[in-house]
Formats: sequence, structure tokens, C-alpha cells
Amino acid sequence: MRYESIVYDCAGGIARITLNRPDRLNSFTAAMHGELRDALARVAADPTARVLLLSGAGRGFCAGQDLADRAVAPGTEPVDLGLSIETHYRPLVLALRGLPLPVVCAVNGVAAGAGANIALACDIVIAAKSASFIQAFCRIGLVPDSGGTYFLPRLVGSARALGLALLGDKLPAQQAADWGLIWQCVDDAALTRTVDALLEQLAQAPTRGLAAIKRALHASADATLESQLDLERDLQRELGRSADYQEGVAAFIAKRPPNFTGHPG
Ligand code: T3D
Repeated sequence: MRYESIVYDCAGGIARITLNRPDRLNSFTAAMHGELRDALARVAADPTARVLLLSGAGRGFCAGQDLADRAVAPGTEPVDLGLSIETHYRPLVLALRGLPLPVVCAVNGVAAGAGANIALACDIVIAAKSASFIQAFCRIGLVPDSGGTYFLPRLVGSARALGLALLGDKLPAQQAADWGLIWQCVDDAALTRTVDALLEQLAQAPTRGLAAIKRALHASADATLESQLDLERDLQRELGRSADYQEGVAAFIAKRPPNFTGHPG
């Protein structure tokens, strides 16, 4: 598939998807969703991909749904937004969460509406100091989607989730980090360097082990202690048979750096 709204690349174990409609702050169109679906399927099917970076081109990360992608005006036939969620946003969130490798999101600028919540669906979110997060939905009479009502209260608690969602105020990246909404906020000039170092680290890591960590931590939001202990046992059993575990232990004993393959075997 030829991409026009995103840029995709995979090299050295690092897959990169860049949202690439900078003149519209990388807002989502149906065409962009189609390209994202295709690119995420490529990442999932590529055994050499060990970490994925999601970022945006230009001064914004993503302004959510492109409000001009279809006709919405008083008196016109209503658009079925449920169909849009079902077709595009729900699968996108589940694809990011389900990828068996870490997903890093570099928030280079404003992240609004679904753009904010797609960032929160990623595993590690690093934002530039000038970036911000806006639950813009309430400004146009909608509810936070793309997992916003799931992620927000779990990440920042009910009081802050309600304030963000009901007021639609701009949350600066530093405050987002201070509140625990994201992993880290760095100076604008340090964003690329910081993200590249993180990607290098994750691309050398025991990928299947990281995938299991991601799965277990995401599962814990709705789990009991008993079910979580069961899951940990099952994952540990599986990982204990992996070459990366054997290599990790051997490297520790030999006092040398490990050389992980990231392969399941
Ligand atoms: O399918 C469904 O609809 C259901 C799913 C919904 C999910 C959603 O995401 S709903 C929420 C949609 N998003 C928004 O409501 C955010 C709209 N954008 C803004 O509020 C502001 O643009 C920002 C706060 C994000 C940034 O403000 P600012 O001042 O930095 O930039 P700007 O001047 O507003 O935007 C720059 C350009 O991008 C501008 O175009 P122009 O004037 O230069 O020709 C603007 O119209 C365009 N743009 C920004 N966001 C969108 C957009 N065009 C279409 N759709 C957008 N969402």
C-alpha cells in the first residue's frame, strides 16, 4: 500500500510511524486510518521489529478527528460516529495495545481529542515541553473516545480525569508528566535525542519479555490479585524457556553485556 498521510519505516529493529498531515495538525481522516491499519499490520508481522515509535510531523502531534473530512453542518444528515469509532478508532487503540513489542509515543506538539488518547494508548509517552494534551471532545458536544474514559481515570485519578474531560483545558506537557499522565517531559531540543536513545535501548532488549510485561501490566487494570498471579506464573513459565532468558542469565554470570535476539525461541 502506498502511504500519503503517514510515513513508515523499519530499520535496525526500530519501526517508525509518523503521522504526516502537518498542515492539519496530523488530524485523522478515513484515508489516514486505512494507512495506519496497514502499517500496524506490517509491524505485527515483521519479526525484525522490536520497538515502534509513533510521532507527528510538523508543529503538532495530532488534533484528533479531521472535522472537515466529511460534511457536518446544522440541518444535514447526521454522521454515524459510532460507525467511525467501530471502524477506525477502536481497532487502532486495540492494535497499539496488542502489539507484542513496546510502543513509544513522541508527542512533539499539541495532542487533542483522539490524538491525545491515541498517545495514551501507547506504552511510553515522552512529550516536548511545548506540547500539550487537550480533551477537546466537550468543546464540540462529544465524549472522550479512543479509550479516554478508560485511560484518564486510571492514570490521573477521577478528579483530574473529570476536570480534563469536562473543561477541555490545555494540559501542558510538564503538568501531564507531574500528574503521571505520561512518562516524561523533556526540553524541545532534547526530544529527538531522548527518544532515539530510548528506542536504541528497547531495540536491544529481550522483546518477548517486554511484550509479556506490557501484557501483564495492561491486564492488571481489571484483574484480581489471584488472576494476576496466575498470569505472572504463565508468562514466567513461557519466558523461562526462551533463549533471551538463558542469555540474560549467562551474561550476568559471565559479567558481560547480554546479546538478546528478541526471538520467542
Ligand atoms: O469520527 C468521529 O468524528 C468520532 C471521533 C472523534 C474523535 C475526535 O478526535 S473529536 C475531537 C476533534 N478534534 C478537535 O476538536 C480539535 C480541533 N482543533 C483544535 O482545537 C485546535 O486546532 C488545536 C487546539 C488542536 C490547536 O490549535 P492551534 O491554534 O495551535 O492551531 P489551529 O490554528 O487551530 O490549527 C492549525 C490548522 O489545522 C488550522 O487550519 P488553517 O486555519 O491553518 O487552514 C485548523 O483548522 C486545522 N485543524 C486543527 N485541528 C483540526 C484541523 N482541521 C480539521 N480537523 C481538526 N481536528
